[in-house]
Amino acid sequence: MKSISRIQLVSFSLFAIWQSAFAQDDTPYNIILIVADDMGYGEVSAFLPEGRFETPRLDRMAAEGAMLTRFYVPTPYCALSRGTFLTGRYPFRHSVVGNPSPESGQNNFGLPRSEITIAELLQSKGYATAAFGKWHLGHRDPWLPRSQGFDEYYGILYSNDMYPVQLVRNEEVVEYPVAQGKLSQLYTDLTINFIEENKDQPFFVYLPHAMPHKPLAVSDNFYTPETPDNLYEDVIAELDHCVGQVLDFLLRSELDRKTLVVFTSDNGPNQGGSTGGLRGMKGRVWDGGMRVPFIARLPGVIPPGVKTLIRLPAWICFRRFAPWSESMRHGIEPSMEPISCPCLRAQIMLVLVRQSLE
Ligand SMILES: [Ca+2]
Repeated sequence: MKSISRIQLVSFSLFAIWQSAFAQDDTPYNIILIVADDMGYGEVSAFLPEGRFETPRLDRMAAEGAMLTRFYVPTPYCALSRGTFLTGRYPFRHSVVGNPSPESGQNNFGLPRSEITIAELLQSKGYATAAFGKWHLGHRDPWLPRSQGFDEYYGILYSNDMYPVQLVRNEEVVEYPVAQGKLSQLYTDLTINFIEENKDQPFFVYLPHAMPHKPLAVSDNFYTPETPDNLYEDVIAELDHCVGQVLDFLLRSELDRKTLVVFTSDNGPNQGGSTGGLRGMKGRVWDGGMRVPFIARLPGVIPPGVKTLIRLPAWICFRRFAPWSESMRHGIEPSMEPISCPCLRAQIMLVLVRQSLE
């Protein structure tokens, strides 16, 4: 564990918990952060009802919580945005300003150990922590997930089109080659198993899916051979189903009101996806590359049906606040309408919290 010498409020405005003010008892909220890969703004039907994708579970999640319709990632690239999700810092500050890639010889950089991730903060508070999915913040020692606050890791350490595509458990390769059609369900099963094993203590699961990054792959349960030209829609349908499985498990486990679940994407879509009509795509700094779906759900804390047009960059959502102001501490009144930006932080955001780390 890295030593943290000064008081810091937590990272993630979005994630942490306002334990003292809002927890119904002394138990901290659990946190699950689900990140799709290259999922565009128009690929969640709550954000684009007239679009070609149907995501009933994500739509329901949005209806039961909050959806940010102008949520911006810091860059239209994978690794850079992921570094911001985990640290709350601009890419040029957390220093991951390119995509690590073994096939391109981009091997010798990653998220520095000196960076403090949300996982480290929560781990230091007694959370069980795990990452299941795409890492992409360095695939060699010393940049591997367990050096950044995760007790467990299982997944592909970079994009699913970078060779060799290998499944790694903690630091060991456990499968090669990888049948990618099973990944969405595999990561979901790992998440549910982890929750089951750790339900009696606070937990944080980072679930960065491989899909819908190319090459697209889907399980047999969601492949529709009668319409072979809509593999992208099949992939999104499976992702949606998998999010629903996690939410259903939380409900069955009576963890529903104790667990903040966030769903978003790391950048806009590649070819074949949907920006919802926004200009640009992945790799472009227009809205189509940087404005992504964002849904947060925590029954009892985030009022249902919150929808905002407030422009909210990821580095604000996930940044460290120091110090957390008293006004923010009291800003979560559901009656506060119209939604102002500070209120938005309070209502939607979730979280967050204040954690003093000595
Ligand atoms: Ca991506």
